[in-house]
Amino acid sequence: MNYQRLTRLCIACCGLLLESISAQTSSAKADSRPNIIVIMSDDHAYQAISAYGHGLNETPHIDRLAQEGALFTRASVTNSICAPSRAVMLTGKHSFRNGKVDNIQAFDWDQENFAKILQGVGYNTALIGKIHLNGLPQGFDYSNVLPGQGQYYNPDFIVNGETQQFPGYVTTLTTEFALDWLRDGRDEEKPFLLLYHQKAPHRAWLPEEKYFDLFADRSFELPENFFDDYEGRPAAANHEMGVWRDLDLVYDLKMLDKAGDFQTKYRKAFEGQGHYGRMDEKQKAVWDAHYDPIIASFKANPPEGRELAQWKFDRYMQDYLSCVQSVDDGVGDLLDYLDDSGLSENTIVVYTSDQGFYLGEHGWFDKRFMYEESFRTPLLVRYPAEIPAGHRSDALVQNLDLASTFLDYAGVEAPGDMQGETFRNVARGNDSTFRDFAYYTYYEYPAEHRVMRHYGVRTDRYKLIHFYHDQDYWELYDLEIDPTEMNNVYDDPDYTETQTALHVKLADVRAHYGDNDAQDQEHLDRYLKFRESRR
Ligand code: SGN
Ligand code: CA
Repeated sequence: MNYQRLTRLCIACCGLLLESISAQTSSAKADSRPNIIVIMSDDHAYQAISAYGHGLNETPHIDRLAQEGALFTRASVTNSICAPSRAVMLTGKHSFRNGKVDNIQAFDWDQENFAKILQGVGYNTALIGKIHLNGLPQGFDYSNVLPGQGQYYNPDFIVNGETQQFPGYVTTLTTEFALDWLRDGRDEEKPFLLLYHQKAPHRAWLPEEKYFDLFADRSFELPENFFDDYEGRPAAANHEMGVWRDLDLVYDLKMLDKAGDFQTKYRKAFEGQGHYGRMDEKQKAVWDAHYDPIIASFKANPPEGRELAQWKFDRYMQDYLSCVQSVDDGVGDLLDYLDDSGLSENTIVVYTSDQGFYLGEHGWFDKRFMYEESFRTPLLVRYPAEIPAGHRSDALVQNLDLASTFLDYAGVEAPGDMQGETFRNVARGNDSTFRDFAYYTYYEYPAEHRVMRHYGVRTDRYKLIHFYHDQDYWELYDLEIDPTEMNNVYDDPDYTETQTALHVKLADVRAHYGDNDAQDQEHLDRYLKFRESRR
């Protein structure tokens, strides 16, 4: 071999070596980007997570995230209803910007979302479970989602666009699908984004067989404002979500008596394909073996008055909390998988809900209002590389901020028109660096549960809310002395200055995000027209 050839060979070898080193570095670089898992449940009240300290139930697996990461005590949503909340999370934009203002109108998947951006920078992405947004999800290499609200027993899933029915219980199936994708479905060369979204514990709260007995003998203390008279709060008084007045004996409280004595408004709906009617004979037999004795005892000794209210509350809580238990099991299985596969260190795990929920506070179930229990939502984040174990933050973070935060963790700059802020620094322990307000809008009215249209601002201490449309009410709460929002001090002379300051704040915040009365009117007109066209 002459010298020249040898030199060329050497150069070629060096080139190959360099290439392989650089490939290794870039794959090492790609590998070092964190994986992201967003566990979202549906209607999961923070009161029903033991890490939040309300003593209702035990959720050891969700609690692990608080022990090993951060728990946010004042996280909130910008619009407390399912599909809009998910649209806000994906787009990082308020409802009036992403267009999905209520559960009824269509979502535009063509707009930007953080999953699309992560997919574009080399993340392997999957969406599994409930999303409640019409159309084929965009931004995901794999999607396996429930149609609409989904069903508890033997549910349909839309697997990459094709509908299939699966035998079993929805929470367990969703977890299995998520684990299947993690084990066998994903591209192990890439960092991943997994949205693992449970349907439970959404109404009508059909528990998994194995938890029928867990709370069966429990009676629950009524929240102190369970018999709220809504004085000074006409919008609250207008509600249709009372535990003792509006829960349906058959549909919600499961008193499907075989004699047919209880012919309630929603009995047929419960007997139908969405609920009981979907179970197979074996599942029905196990179900009946649990509920028939409860029905018999209710008939033998029908409670009345306050005793009936307590009985309804207990029935509600027993089923709701049983549904939560299966969700917690799924979190446990997922965390075990991360441990066993060595992924725990480099995976950000978020637990949240699409909104909070009333567990009897103000006498209610459901959500929608800007009052604390449904404005707030659980938020726990574990990322051992950055977040100190056991950290608690009372920063005013919102679901609006999730998209920017995820992009920040992945090392991608958020597009300028995303309206949220990254809370990565807050999660590290620097609360003081964050926004000092949270903005809220709600649009679905007239509709089920009769919660009027409203918007408002929350600051560290106060909350100002404007109910509008066919009524016009203002409310002001001093959360420091009235954390359960029973006393509307809007017209209280002691709060004149506070009221003025909050009006200024609200006007600033609306201008900051690009919201205004004309836009509210447009949404209302479109909504009423849409309802009219469906009549
Ligand atoms: C259903 C429920 C309501 C609930 C909405 C919205 N009724 O319509 O109680 O408020 O969903 O919930 S049900 O009889 O169908 O259960 S959301 O979480 O999807 O926004
Ligand atoms: Ca929900």
